[in-house]
Amino acid sequence: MTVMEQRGAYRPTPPPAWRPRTDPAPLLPDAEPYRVLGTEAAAKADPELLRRLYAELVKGRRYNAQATALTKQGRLAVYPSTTGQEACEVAAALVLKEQDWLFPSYRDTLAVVARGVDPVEALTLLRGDWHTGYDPYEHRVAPLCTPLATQLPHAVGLAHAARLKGDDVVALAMVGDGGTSEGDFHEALNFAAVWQAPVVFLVQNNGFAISVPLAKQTAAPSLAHKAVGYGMPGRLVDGNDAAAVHEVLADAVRHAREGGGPTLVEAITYRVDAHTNADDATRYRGDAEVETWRAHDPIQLLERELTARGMLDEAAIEAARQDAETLAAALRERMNQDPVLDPMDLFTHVYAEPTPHLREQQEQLRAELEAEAESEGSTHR
Ligand SMILES: Cc1ncc(C[n+]2csc(CCOP(=O)(O)OP(=O)(O)O)c2C)c(N)n1
Repeated sequence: MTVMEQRGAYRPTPPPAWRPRTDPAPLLPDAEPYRVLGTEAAAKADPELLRRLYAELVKGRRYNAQATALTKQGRLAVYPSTTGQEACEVAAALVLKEQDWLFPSYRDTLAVVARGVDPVEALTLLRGDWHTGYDPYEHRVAPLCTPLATQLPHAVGLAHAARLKGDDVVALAMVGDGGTSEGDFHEALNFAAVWQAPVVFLVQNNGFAISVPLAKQTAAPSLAHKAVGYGMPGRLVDGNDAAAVHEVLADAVRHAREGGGPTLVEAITYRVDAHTNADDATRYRGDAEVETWRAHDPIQLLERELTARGMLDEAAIEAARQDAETLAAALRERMNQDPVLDPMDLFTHVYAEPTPHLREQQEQLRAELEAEAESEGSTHR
């Protein structure tokens, strides 16, 4: 008799049947981007909201054109335009309650302005002035973030902290398609889902990360599908349909507010202008593609819907345009005034307690400025 025979036949205990911890099916995005305009869903949309969205889109487009013009006049260092993406920008701002927080990227000036930030202060970073330019606490808008996707973990941290404190706060964080390749995107989504933080991620898939098209950025079925891997719902929406973006984001914000955790929303849109005024988009894409998207313009889509339903007439369209012109004229006038800056401000707000190294630099600059003022004084005498 062998040892095995003496001990009895070896019968391994089968492992417990494996099943996913969360059913992935409800998390999956729809196959097609959600649309409202031109569909039966439009009849259910609130007319007041649609008119408000329209007015904001028209203003937003004009703001983009004016800011781009200011770069050509040397009044603004750089401007990443959101022409063609206004529906996402405006909807993101309008879905939030006063106590909520918006976390924008460098491209999201329109969302920041639509949330209530002063149109000139919103351009401070892009003007090359110091610090954020606006008080983030006044309208609960975090600084425009240039390092890609770094605003996302900030949003999760703020949302999670608010939840721990029992505050009714939702954070909405905006990011581009290119930003989804950053580690910060992964870390933010993972933490948000594990903690069930009240945060909504809005990816504006505008087709390009500067010259890199989406096909070179990811092999995922869609960016919204990435949500499933983290355990949160992914939603796909037509980013040029302002009513649809507003509805999807409003659902996600409500879900987060009610304790349902985060959502990843991918809005399919298109960057009609170049990456910034410093970019030449003709080097990596053709006119035909741009024209296809111009035919799916967010303002035109909404205008057609509203006029067809008798909710917008020529006078209302003209009034919206006039408002936009007034905004642009004020922007021009204020941006043409030279800002009064104190170079010593460079050191303010960097640390609550300045480091010895910074203090040394501060003293050095103070001495240089005093010496300069003295020599100017003596030449003028
Ligand atoms: C961490 C980091 N890496 C690289 C850059 C340089 N950069 C600035 S914009 C940009 C493209 C981003 O594309 P996307 O996220 O799709 O946003 P979009 O500009 O299209 O809104 C890159 C690579 C940066 N700002 N931050």
